[in-house]
Amino acid sequence: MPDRSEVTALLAAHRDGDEHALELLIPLLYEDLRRIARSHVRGGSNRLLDGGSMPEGVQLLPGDGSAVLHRRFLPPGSFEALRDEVDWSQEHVRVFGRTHPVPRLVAFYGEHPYTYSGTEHAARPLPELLLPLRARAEEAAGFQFNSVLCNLYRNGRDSMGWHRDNEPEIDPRCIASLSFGAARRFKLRHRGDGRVVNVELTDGSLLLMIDCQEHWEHALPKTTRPVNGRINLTFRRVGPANSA
Ligand SMILES: O=C(O)CCC(=O)C(=O)O
Repeated sequence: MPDRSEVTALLAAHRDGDEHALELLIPLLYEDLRRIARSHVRGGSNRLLDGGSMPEGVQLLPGDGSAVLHRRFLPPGSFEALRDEVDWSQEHVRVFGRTHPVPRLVAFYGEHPYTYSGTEHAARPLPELLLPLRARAEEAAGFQFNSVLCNLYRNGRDSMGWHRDNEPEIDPRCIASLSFGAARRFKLRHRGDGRVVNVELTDGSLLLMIDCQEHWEHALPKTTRPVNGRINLTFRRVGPANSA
């Protein structure tokens, strides 16, 4: 069942003229209708159709790769534990000769070093708390991850600009993104025709990005809505073996 208060809030936002509200509402209702339809067809079980024990996710992309959303993949409520356990740091980027703090806190853990946004991140083991989360993501993806990039968005001013996860050391076949805490809007944009897909990433949701980095970029925009903190963990397979 979609969260009733989320549906009501989106309907109200639509009535108030928020042009993105319908785009967020439709996949939410569609996911639910699909689940009901499938359970009728299969007498209450959707395992066979789904090819496994995972409830089926919603495909967000019209083509050129997949982005599959599993809402309520994990029970809500892990935000505080992750915020306290992860070793967050404030990183900086240099743009046109000036240094700026990146608008979020980050941490990287993994088997191999990983360079992104011009900063090299040393290899270090995943903290205990993240191991069961990785195992759940691997089970859902049918893919193994050896690293995780953690992002902490402290409020609506924290964000992530348009980019692709396409550094040469990343295996582009699958990236698993888990969200905790406040719901935030996530956007995917096709690099060829500019189509944009909007989705709300809620506490405990899993987004699997599968073979879509070549054609789709993604972003987590700032919001003026008052929002609490959000943590995102993107599990990746990173390593020299993936270099072209
Ligand atoms: O916070 C998010 O959902 C997006 C994170 C992201 O784009 C990334 O880590 O590359």
